[in-house]
Amino acid sequence: MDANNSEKVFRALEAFRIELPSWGFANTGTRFGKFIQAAAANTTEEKFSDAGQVHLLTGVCPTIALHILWDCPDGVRGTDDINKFAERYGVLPGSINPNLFQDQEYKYGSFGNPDPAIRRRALQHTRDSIEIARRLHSRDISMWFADGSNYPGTANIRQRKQWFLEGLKESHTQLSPVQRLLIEYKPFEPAFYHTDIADWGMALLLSRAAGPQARVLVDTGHHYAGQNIEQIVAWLLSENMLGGFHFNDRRYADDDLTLGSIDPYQVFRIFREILYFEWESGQQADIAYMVDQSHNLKGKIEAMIQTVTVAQELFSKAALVDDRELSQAQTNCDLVRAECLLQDAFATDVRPVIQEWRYSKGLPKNPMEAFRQSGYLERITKERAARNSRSVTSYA
Ligand code: RM4
Ligand code: MN
Ligand code: MN
Repeated sequence: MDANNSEKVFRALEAFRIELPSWGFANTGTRFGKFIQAAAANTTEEKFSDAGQVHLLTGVCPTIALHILWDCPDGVRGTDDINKFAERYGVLPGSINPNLFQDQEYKYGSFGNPDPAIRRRALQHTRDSIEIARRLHSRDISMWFADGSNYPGTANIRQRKQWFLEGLKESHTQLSPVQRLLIEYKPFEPAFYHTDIADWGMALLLSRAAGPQARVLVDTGHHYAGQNIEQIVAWLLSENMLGGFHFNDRRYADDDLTLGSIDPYQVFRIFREILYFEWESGQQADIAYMVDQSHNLKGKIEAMIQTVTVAQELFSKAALVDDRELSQAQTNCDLVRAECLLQDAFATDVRPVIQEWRYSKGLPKNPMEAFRQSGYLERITKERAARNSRSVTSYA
């Protein structure tokens, strides 16, 4: 690779940071069961410890997303503990994700529940989560709702939309001036007939209505097969409404596989739209890059390292495209030239330059190798195996 391209990769890597999800280190599964991993994290402290390892080896994951109350069981009073873990393991609390889908009360929804008492409860949990975020100096409160219905005629869709508007507006009033409300969408699951926030258009309308600090969150797994995600990204960018990503890969639906394992070109095209926007606008897009994965078969920490390094590779490849040349080719309707610019960049092996960058930062050139040699996995496996073996799960 010539010096100019190496320089592009270095610059891209300097700007690229990605947040890890606490829940990606815990034992999660499918609805049919879980395959328990002996080394999985059980406590918030263990999640911080594992995320700390990934950051130590990659240098680009300084924050961990937290689910409330999975990770902060004592609620607002529990933030001192979290701050201690952050200090001890070298990763800061990142986005705060209120959990509005697990409790029995939410069987028929949270913000969209016909029962006003349950809507109030969901709102109170969101308020508490925003307060937790404030105490942890977390910027983003990330809202994902499982709300929806399973059978035609069973829910008043317009009424529920109205309740969502009210709940989100009220939540927005609780934000400090630096915080943001990110609104995630998903077409189905767990609701199989209608989901209250099913796509980016709905998330966009609700974000706009909620207030000026609300933005849309794009989870790459939350689209119908074949959907052009980078177009959604381009539109949200042009509306200044793209707040962040939950990165993962998928073959069918919300599969939560490691990034780029199925379709790396899709991720490359998303990064391309972002970098093209940044070049044209002359400003850095204010986007939170976050991982949202759940690893049932791969080792959790290894899967996370894979995703982070693949994200760096795809982001670097996207940075290789000459924006000026691309723009000219588009203007001239030189289709083959324009497409080749993307294909050539995608085909470039950026791994040696990424290794050089890591070396220049005092990081291991190969984080996966370094992890395998570190002895960390053996240690936590010993420490956690007994507790994990006691965890039983069954579908029915
Ligand atoms: C959902 C969605 C949310 C995540 C939960 C665990 O499908 O992606 O972002 O918090 O899963
Ligand atoms: Mn998500
Ligand atoms: Mn998901």
